Amino acid sequence: MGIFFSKMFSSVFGNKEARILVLGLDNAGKTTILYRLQMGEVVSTIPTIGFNVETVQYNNIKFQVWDLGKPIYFP
Ligand SMILES: Nc1nc2c(ncn2[C@@H]2O[C@H](COP(=O)(O)OP(=O)(O)O)[C@@H](O)[C@H]2O)c(=O)[nH]1
Ligand SMILES: [Mg+2]
Repeated sequence: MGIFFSKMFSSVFGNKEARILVLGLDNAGKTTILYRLQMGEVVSTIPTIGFNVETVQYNNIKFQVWDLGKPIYFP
């Protein structure tokens, strides 16, 4: 009974996870948005080589955000 109710409670109110892929042209502001969401302030960025992965918590949802930049092997 306890397990049943705790499972039911966590499936309704518990933490959820989602993975988000951020795509856009170079210099569009993807990395700026990612760090604004994560830190609550605008930080200056450098062009992304490879990718950034950050976790952003919003209410009971944990977003894992993948911010793609230039592939590291591109000239
Ligand atoms: N004017 C303006 N500049 C922005 C905005 N968002 C980002 N930038 C600037 O655009 C440049 C590229 O941003 P960045 O987040 O690195 O772009 P990314 O290549 O998409 O990751 C940086 O110099 C930012 O400061 C915006 O909303 N307005
Ligand atoms: Mg970037």
